[in-house]
Amino acid sequence: MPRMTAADAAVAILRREGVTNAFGLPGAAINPFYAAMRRDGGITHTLARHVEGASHMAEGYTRARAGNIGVCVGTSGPAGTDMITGLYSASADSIPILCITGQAPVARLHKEDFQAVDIAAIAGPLTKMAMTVLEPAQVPGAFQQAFHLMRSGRPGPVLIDLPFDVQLAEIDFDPDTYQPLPVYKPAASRAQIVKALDMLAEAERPIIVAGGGIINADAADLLTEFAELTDTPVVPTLMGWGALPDDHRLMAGMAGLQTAHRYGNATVLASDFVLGIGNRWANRHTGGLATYTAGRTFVHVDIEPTQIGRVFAPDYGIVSDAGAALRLFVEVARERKSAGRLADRTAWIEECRERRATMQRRTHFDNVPIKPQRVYEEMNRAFGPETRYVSTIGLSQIAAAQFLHVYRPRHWINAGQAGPLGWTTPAALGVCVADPDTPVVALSGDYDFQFMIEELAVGAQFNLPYIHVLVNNAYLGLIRQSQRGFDMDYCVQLAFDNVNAPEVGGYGVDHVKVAEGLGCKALRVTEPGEIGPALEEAKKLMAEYRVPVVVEVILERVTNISMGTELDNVVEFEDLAERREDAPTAVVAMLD
Ligand SMILES: Cc1ncc(C[n+]2csc(CCOP(=O)(O)OP(=O)(O)O)c2C)c(N)n1
Ligand SMILES: [Mg+2]
Repeated sequence: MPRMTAADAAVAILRREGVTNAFGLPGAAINPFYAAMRRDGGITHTLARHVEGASHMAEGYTRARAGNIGVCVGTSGPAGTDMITGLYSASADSIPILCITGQAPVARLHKEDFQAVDIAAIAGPLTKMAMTVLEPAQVPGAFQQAFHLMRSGRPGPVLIDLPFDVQLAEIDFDPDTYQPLPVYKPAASRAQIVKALDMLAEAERPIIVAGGGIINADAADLLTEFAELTDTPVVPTLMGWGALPDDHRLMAGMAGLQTAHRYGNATVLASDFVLGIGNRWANRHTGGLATYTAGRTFVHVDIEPTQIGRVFAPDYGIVSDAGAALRLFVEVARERKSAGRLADRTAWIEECRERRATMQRRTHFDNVPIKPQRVYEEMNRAFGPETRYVSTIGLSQIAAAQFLHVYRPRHWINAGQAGPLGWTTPAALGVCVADPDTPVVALSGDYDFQFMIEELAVGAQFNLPYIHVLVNNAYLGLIRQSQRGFDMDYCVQLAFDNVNAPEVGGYGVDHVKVAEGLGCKALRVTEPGEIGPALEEAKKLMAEYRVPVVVEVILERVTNISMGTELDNVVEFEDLAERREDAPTAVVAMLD
């Protein structure tokens, strides 16, 4: 039997489970694991500048490609606590990442050793398993179980904490005969799918709410096929956006309080039946449940049994992987179609489409300082359907969801539930590592950008080119807007006179200089007509220098973005589109 250190066995298992990349930074307590990675030589390591950054890189890496599992590595103590936000973000959005931490030697765990913290207890509620491995011979089993759990059922993160002496201890382990454990994914029965389809058939105005579970199951094609077979309009959730292309005739718009379209909300409110697949009825999607559910019948399909009924009781629940359910939905719908048993939905589809063509928000403004809406219009022109967008939180993210177009699954990569400021830059870098061939465009407000700005150096060092659109209003814009309810504008201003950069006109931080200082390229734009040319220039700079390129757009300081507390009371602050020229990049042209 081969003898090796437990750390060598851990790395051998990572390799056999398909891991090729890790994000992290070493410290004394995790050095044996780094030594094992070095001996193995098969794992490419990206050195983060902040351990939280490493955890978000891992999440971006997972989200970019079906089957990927991002790995983040840090030492004991503060490295683990820094990655807690990454574990929260990943678990909230059902994304598997494996977080590996070093730890004080076993015999010293209770002695308040230097940088010894009970990270497994801290990470417990945020992970599917959080374990300090106390016995070296348990290390292979811990890693095997980690991959099994991350891939089974509702996906999510795992933390494995390795005491220093456990990493170094020698164990018997045979990598050649190691094999991953089978993955458990519950699947709907035919009877369940038949019943759900019967309920759909009885409805007059049905919609599908398509959640991130469809993306996780890599089942976007099946969703599209099922929607087309049954002619059912689709409302993607923020996590499901891209499962159906934005220019598809059945795309009915997103619904919600913020990241939503006017026509999406109107269509949900006009519907009488909702088939939710791989979604979790997030409160930013539903708003008040009385409004959301009134007069509608609900079927909920989810991979996690305890998700059924968590937010409200559906009329019928099915526990299933989204892909397994959709395969059967397609099969049964095909049979009904050939038997001529599917309802004619022409009038309902036409009604949804008409809403899409009349209920647009205006994007075309020529104002200086620039209005945010114009930025997304220019982005729609500059970036094609192959673009992967990465964003986190703020007015910038909300407006992006209202105005950008997404055409493919995994092309809208967004920390939907946790929304941790600072996520965008490292997540975008993780996406670039996972798929260097697809153009990546990150979008941040100025505050999100400043949170983990140091990670830009990682992009410069490891040649991870992408475009970072930075919309600068010198405000914690979303919080400023929400403070209107308190009649205050308190502790939300980021503006100051920068003694080194009078040219930023009182907007405070000189992002261009900082980005350049970190080894990236950067451009600043103040007029709407300059945005398009700047995005084209950014593409050239990215290709030439192979580093992140920041395009900072100086916005007007105060713009309120559409939002509300109920699907039927979203407040509009700007003029609505009335003519085609008001929303020239809308996918469905405004009816004149
Ligand atoms: C770690 C963290 N702290 C606080 C918040 C609350 N928060 C959400 S958006 C926001 C302001 C974002 O400002 P900016 O990135 O400039 O975007 P803007 O809204 O101005 O477009 C804050 C403070 C958060 N999401 N994450
Ligand atoms: Mg801002």
